[in-house]
Amino acid sequence: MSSNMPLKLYTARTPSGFKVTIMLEELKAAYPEVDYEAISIDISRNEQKQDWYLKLNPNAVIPTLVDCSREDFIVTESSAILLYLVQHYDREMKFTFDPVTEADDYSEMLQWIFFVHGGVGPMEGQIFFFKYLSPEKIPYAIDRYVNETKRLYSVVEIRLKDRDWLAGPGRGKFSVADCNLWAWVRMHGLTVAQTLDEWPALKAWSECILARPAALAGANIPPEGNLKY
Ligand SMILES: N[C@@H](CCC(=O)N[C@@H](CS)C(=O)NCC(=O)O)C(=O)O
Repeated sequence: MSSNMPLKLYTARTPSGFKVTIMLEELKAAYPEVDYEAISIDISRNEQKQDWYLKLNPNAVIPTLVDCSREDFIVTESSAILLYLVQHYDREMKFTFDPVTEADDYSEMLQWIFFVHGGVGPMEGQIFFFKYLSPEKIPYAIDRYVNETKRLYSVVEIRLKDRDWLAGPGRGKFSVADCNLWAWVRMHGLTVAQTLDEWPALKAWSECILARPAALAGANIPPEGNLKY
């Protein structure tokens, strides 16, 4: 990848990073004009806490997007990055909905994005800390975050019972809301359960995304990093 790409994504091999690379790969596959550079941040060495990075993202987390075609506009918070990308780069609204003419679908898409950003992400994210990184094993913490994540998966299960995708009319349309959730659900083997058998509709949904070459490619960018997710 060359360094004159209009979109620069500072990222790492974590669900918050993958959700954006999944969307970027989907956009790249849909639109020949879309391309980006993924810049790997080594969070195991606290690169995200260095002064140069804090100027981009004072919260010291990945991902951060810099849009060089829009005066180096900076976007932080993974879900806000997803919404920015579809606002500016999904000209045919393949992965989003028109907030005016499809107001209800757009609202439902936002609702599922917030559900993940405020729920699944923080809960499932904590499991990594308490299962793998905590110097002491605290069963209460592990149980709490695993059970809460499972409960949230069950909420999605209800949503997907009679539809293919989280938002959109009829059986729905694959959208940025699905990318946002899938980045977390595909980690289930490390977090909540070896298989998704407990949630058959969620499992079928996940398998449909796995079959999308662009999504699959995005879930492996950057290809190398200290975190082997
Ligand atoms: N709400 C933020 C969360 C981002 C986040 O927590 N990123 C983690 C990796 S998944 C990180 O960079 N952690 C570095 C650290 O905790 O020092 C978002 O969605 O962008």
